[in-house]
Amino acid sequence: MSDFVSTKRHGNVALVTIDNPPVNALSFHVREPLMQALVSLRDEPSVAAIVMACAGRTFVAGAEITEFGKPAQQPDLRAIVAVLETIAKPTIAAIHGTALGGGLELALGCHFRIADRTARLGLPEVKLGLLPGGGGTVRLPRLVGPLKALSMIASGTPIGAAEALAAGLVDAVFDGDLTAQAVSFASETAAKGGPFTPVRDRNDRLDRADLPAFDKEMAALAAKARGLEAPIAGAQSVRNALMLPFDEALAAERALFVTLVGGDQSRAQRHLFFAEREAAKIPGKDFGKRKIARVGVIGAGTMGGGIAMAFANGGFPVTLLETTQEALQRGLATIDKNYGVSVTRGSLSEDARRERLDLFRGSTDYADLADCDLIVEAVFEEMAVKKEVFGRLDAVAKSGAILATNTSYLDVNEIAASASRPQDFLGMHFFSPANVMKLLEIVRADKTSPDVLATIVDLARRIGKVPVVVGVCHGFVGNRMLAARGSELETLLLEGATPRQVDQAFTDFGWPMGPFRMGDLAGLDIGWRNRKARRQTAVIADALCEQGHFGQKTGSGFYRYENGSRAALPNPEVEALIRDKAAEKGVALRAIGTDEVIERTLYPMINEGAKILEEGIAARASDIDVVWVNGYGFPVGKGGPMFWAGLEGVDKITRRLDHWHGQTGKDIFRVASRLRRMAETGSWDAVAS
Ligand code: T1G
Repeated sequence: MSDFVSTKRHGNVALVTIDNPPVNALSFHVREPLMQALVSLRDEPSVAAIVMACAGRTFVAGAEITEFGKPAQQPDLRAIVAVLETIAKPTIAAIHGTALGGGLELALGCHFRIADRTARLGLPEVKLGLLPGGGGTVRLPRLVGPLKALSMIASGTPIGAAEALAAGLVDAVFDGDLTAQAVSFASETAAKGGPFTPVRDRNDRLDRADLPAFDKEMAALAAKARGLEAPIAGAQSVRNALMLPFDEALAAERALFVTLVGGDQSRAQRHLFFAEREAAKIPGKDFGKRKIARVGVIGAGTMGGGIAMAFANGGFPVTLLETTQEALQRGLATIDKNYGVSVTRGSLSEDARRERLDLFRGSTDYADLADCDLIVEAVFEEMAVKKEVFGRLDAVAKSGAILATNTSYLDVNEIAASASRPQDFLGMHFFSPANVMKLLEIVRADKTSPDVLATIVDLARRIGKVPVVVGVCHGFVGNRMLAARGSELETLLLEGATPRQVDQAFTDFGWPMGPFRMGDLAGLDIGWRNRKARRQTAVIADALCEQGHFGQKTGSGFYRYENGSRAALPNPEVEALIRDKAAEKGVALRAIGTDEVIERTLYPMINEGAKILEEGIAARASDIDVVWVNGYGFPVGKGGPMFWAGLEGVDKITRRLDHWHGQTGKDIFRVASRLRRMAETGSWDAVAS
């Protein structure tokens, strides 16, 4: 046998164990010995049943993603499953941790699947821009029906063991020693005698009466796919399972898989899979982590309340501090309401709501923060207010407590200086709503100690956030690049584009919404207040706000909204305002196409990303991609701005930036040296020659 696959006999039951840490991915060095083991046990008369299990923390979590795009090595997963289905004696997959992708497909090759009560089972390939390529789209519907299979494959979200049992995906759920229970399940099953039907031959759940409902779901899926190919391919393949003979549907699945795995979208999403994990790694020596048992949050407003919920959702007791009882009760009431909405939607049980609310302790007394290991400030975005808060906090917080500011723009080093423990200080920039948005920009201040940084990066993952470590600068990574992306928006309007044309260019690109629609939704008055505070202007948006047009909430902004509806209608008043402002400034009208919109918004954003890398504000180009995909809705199928630059062509981007710099003289178009180097070397990380 091999280091990765071992076989042990328990009487007439053979236990095959896969051991390929950390997640038992089905790498070639696993597949080969696994195939040999199965063939020899199939043909070994003294073996009455075969159990397949995994060592370590999880069952097989999928194919080896790093092998995609490389020449395939045989046997592949399909060949192993095909051999499994030639085995007449009962085969049982014993699932603990996660059975994902190729791992679940391997289990679908067995006659029976049993699971630990905490196990999760799913086909998440769509999150990698793929569809299951090992027969999952053809075998899963045979067990759970086409509609359930469609929802599992289109969402990619794993289901729990209890749900899998109810759906017919697993045959039994156990607590305790799963391997022992699997062996006795196997020997009892063998004793009962066959025949044992492979999943491929089970057609009773394939009911064509489901077709109308299925096609309706498929149409809804297509409507919200926003250009992503994988969800559609997955749905089509499940439909094939319903309509075609098994082997034809399997071949069709393969063809779809081969197309997707070679495509840019899957390359982009596989890039993001590893980029998210890379972002959580802090280069250099491990300085250990501090213990976090209780968290304090100062400010129970929208951000503070969301942050407090994020920690409670992660199981942490939270002390929520406000200046007055009235403000505190208002904040706690909002939190209660938000949990209530989740219960109503069915995404949270009543018990879980109760458990989470029990984790909150409200207070108006700073002294009640003395037992907190981490205290996050989320008060009004004004330097004097922040300094006053940390001055008071410094007096009560225990030694070794970590102090964090949720500022999105202010100088984190300056705030850190308002307390006597800069080594225990950093920024934690959450995104609104903080209990929902996954991104967390962790701002390393000049004196932040390495163990504080490591503690907060680890904590972020434990509360389900995607952490990215960034340096101190105005707007950190996300907002700084957002400003560069937005700097030409008004000029584009003055020169002839309409808000709808610009937004259409963005939604065609794959964004959920364009910048003008987003502005109207968030409220134009927020940007207006920020601009006034920083003595900046935006000709059109300022004029709109001076007239009280703040967007959707006032029924008028860049678009019109009738009777409180969300439908964005053209706003002739705005178009007239834009024409007047253009005339005032002597700006000539001309036709502006989608390409130009993208060139003058996304190219400067990538250029700003290059400057951010030059300055070391971000450690990797892939970190920037993780920020934009998880915090700003950058289309996953394009991999993030820095990855997309490679798809778009960095030569073209530098050429067009030079063109616009020549035309306008604007600094946002002046090509950063790091971008030029990327154009020459093809790598963001290439060092200067
Ligand atoms: N291949 C290669 N490496 C993998 C991997 C995989 N499938 N899964 C995880 N890793 C690495 C990961 O990069 C990290 O490495 C380490 O393992 C720990 O992971 C034919 C086409 C299982 C829920 O999509 O969702 O099967 O950073 O940090 O938070 O149809 O990993 O330490 O160097 O994420 O505990 C389908 C992917 C593949 C599941 C565990 N499967 N994995 O989460 O640990 S496509 C997936 C996960 C497929 C077939 C198709 C999670 C996890 P490093 P981690 P975790």
